[in-house]
Amino acid sequence: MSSQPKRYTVTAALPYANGPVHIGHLAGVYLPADIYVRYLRAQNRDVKFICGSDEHGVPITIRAQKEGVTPQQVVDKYHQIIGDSFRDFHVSFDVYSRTSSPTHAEVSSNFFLKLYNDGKFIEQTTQQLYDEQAHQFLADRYVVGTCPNCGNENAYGDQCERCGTSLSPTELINPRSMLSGNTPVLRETKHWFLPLNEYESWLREWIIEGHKNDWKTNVYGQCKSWIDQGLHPRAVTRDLDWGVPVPLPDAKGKVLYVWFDAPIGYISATKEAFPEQWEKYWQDPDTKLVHFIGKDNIVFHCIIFPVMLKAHGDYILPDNVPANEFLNLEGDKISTSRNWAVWLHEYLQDFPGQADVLRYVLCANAPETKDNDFTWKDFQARNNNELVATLGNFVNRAAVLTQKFFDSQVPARGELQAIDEEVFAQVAEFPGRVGELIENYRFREALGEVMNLARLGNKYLADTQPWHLIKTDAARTGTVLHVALQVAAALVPLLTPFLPESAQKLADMLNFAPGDWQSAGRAEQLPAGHQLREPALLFAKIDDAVVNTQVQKLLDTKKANALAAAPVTAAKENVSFDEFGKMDLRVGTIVAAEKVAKTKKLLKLTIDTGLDQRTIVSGIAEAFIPEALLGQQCLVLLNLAPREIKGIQSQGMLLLAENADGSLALMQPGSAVRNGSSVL
Ligand code: B3M
Ligand code: ZN
Repeated sequence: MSSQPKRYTVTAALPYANGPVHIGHLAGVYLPADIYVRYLRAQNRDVKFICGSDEHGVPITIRAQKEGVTPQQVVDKYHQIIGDSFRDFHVSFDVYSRTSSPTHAEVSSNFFLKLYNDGKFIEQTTQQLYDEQAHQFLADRYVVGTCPNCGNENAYGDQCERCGTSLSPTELINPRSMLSGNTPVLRETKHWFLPLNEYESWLREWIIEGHKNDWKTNVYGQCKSWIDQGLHPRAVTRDLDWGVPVPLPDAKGKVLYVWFDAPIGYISATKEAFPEQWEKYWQDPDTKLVHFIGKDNIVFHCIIFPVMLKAHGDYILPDNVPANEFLNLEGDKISTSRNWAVWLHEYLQDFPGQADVLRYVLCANAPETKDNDFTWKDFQARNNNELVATLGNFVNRAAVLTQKFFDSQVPARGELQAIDEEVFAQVAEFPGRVGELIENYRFREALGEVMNLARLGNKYLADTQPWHLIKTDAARTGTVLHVALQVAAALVPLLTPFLPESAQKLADMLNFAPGDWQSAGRAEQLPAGHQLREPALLFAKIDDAVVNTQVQKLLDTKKANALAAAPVTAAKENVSFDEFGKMDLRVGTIVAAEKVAKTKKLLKLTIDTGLDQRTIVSGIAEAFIPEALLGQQCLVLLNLAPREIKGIQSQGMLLLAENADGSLALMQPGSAVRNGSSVL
């Protein structure tokens, strides 16, 4: 779609309601979608932003079995938690629905029936995997095995998460049941298949020819390789008791495949929220449909759902599917089952009121073209060096100087000098430049440009030095601050899609309601004499201790995971009571800790033993951050013969518990005791 569409339907992947959402979800899908939509709204375009919980499918029933509750309880719990997280991170959906809604049951059943009545399905009885012990067919994630495409031994029955290929359970090599661990048997059952192969030449024309230049290379490349490999009929029904029942008389005990009903969820959510208008958002060819998803969802949104829409005939097709790659966490793949994640609801408990900081870091480091890594050090650096030192500093200086010299009233501008004209000329270009990047789904660069506007403001203040100028030329100082305040005002609309809360704070401080997107480029948003409010800090520095706590939390998670997997080593030989009695074990407190220079593993600890303060060198530097040990009580073997380690006299030994992977836990008394107390 090259000319401007009449309206937009923007969807964000429906998260499975089987767990909370984490930074990977936000960075990959919901943040870029929200930025895009907020930008469109600022352009006064007609847009609906659609999402909801995906409440069907095997991910839900497996979670219910694990937690020992019903699937309904699982989805009720997580629908709430996920919805709250989106609200708290200012993801501005027009509707956040759920696929268990009655509207969805109706819309998805009718969709299925239309395809059925139009003869679009193949009805087939085939052999499917069956668990004889659990008395259940093994659909989708109920079965794992080796991927025939890439050899991954833990591929699911519907998809290999390593190579992205969509699979059928019977394609897995060495399948095993997730219910009993047993090797499944084959049993006959009837299902309805969508013959994807019949749409191959159409898909070729639509994607391979038609979207060569406008779809992201990662998305286009995946689609092309699947189409080139050849497509097969795909079952759209399942033998399960959780889902939308197949609306046919001879389909007892069968439900719609979750990947058949879930994308229809976009349509039902729109219908539910906008019963009078939903059709134009899905059926008028002047509507631009954009799906924001993660890369593991590409096949479903680019091949299967479009084939469904095409087969149905009444619907428009996606104009673009800007899928992102994955975000890793501290070098490791984010994983719900290993609890290797920064959960959005937990982040806000630890960083209240700082949703925008995470939005900023995740956008600045978004996995747009390749997998990226989130680290707490980078989080801290971006906050301190970019949000605080660049953006916050600029607007604060402009406002504080205006307060000091001009009673917080926007000073009148005198004659403009070349440097002022240059600033205005540059500001005028920002809305267009940032907007174009956003329209091309290049959100990191777009945010980088907005920060460049703050940099421009900082540089202008550094070049003009109003804090010195005031001593000699009050009128010129007024002009300078007048110009600087216009830059601050221009930041408001441009920041809003990225950092809505901070942009609002800035608008409050400047005491004005921003206009539309283009207004950012206009020179005179704040007229002379306009009264500003009290300057406030938009961002606060984040200290080492704060991020160290987060890193320690992750180290603890690693430890807990290792512990759960650790085999227990065999017992050592007996010792006599006398031999044991010779050891002088005491309680102490760690009062100082530092890394031993040029070593990876060693920490030099100072321990208050009650008798003295002594130095102990211990090989625990990979398990603990020195600061985290300060003030901790510990158990010490006092009378271990002193030895010199890396030139330091070590007088005793710290007692630790070691996991099978070498990770460590400090041995501590269960409640505080006096230093020097004996361990008996
Ligand atoms: N629930 C998959 C996922 O969370 C799925 C997306 C559905 S979008 C229609 O990865
Ligand atoms: Zn694979």
